[in-house]
Amino acid sequence: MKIAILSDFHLGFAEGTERAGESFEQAASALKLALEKGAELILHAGDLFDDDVPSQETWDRTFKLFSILNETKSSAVVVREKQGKKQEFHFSHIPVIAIHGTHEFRGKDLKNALDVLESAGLLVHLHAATAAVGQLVVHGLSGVPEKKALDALKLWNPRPRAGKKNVLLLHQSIKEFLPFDDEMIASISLADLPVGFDLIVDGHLHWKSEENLKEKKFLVPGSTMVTQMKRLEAEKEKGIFLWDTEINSIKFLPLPNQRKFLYRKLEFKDAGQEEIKQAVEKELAAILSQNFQQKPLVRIKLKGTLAKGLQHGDISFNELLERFREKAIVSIGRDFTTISFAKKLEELRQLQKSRKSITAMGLELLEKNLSQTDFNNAFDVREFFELLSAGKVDEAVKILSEQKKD
Ligand SMILES: [Mn+2]
Repeated sequence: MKIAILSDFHLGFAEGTERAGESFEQAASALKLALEKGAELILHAGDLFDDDVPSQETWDRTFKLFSILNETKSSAVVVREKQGKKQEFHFSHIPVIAIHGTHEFRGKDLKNALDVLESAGLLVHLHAATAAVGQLVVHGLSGVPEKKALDALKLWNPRPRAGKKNVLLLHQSIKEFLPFDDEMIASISLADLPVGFDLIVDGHLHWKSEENLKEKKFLVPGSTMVTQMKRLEAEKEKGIFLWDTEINSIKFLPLPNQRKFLYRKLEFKDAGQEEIKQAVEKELAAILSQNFQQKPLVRIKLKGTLAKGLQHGDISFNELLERFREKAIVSIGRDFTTISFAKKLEELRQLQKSRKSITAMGLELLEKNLSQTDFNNAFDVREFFELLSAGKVDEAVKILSEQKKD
């Protein structure tokens, strides 16, 4: 069986900007590539959507995207098993099995975007469940908060099924894959991953990787588009993996027409405004002296120290960026060690960097503030927050009052 392994489409990313269509174009080219290479099944490792509640525009484009699959014919039956209960799914096109990621995550009793796609007959969604197709068994654990990930994995305790091909799908950070300066938390390391699976696939990390460990083969498909502007994303190509289970070969296939992403780090010592602006301008001019098929993404990270009295907020690049706007999509990261601006700003910048929606930011702040109280997970924070953000204050208050009675 030929299986295409894809991840992190982030459909709807940068809606309302000049990159609005990119997530759909990249996802379409990934799906087309999979079909062209004869894939009979598609596995998706999470973050299919960028937002937990996609806009109508995103839904519309998503259904159009999935119609690409109608070019294939299939009579595949997928049998999902969760907590001893079995359910059959009949596909007329190539089947898709997916887990949800951190971006689709919603409260326990709420439907997430993948549940909606499942109801539309377009995929089978797994969370701590398995799906069998012919001789293949897919074990899927959707994205869970990093702090609880290792416990969740141990509690679920997936076991490969004897006499079958077994693949494990996850959507988590893995300790070994985080650069030392990254503040994302990870509770799972490669050693924690269970043995006996033919393949372990992890979404969430946006740069592709392939690790051949003793008793484990670990694969990160990466995202189909650049969303995080991290250095590693600039170094690795975007694409899909194709696994041929008959001959046990796994190949990485790059996507055609990728937007170039260039990452540069500039270091300064006690620098003034003009020095910094000139250095940035010089770098941009050098990069853009080459020809690109598509406007490239350029991330310039500024490091080092500023002249006395100068704060990084004082430096405006607006005029400079305006001049290069036609040629590139430029973003500038200020990582000066100025100290005095203190923690708050850094925290906000981290939130902004992770490109979370306002809802996700709000939820994160609420969770953080609650963790500093003695509330001790007395209720489902996500559900509570969803109710509040939907204006259902009475229901939210009910959750609180119910807790009080206990
Ligand atoms: Mn992602």
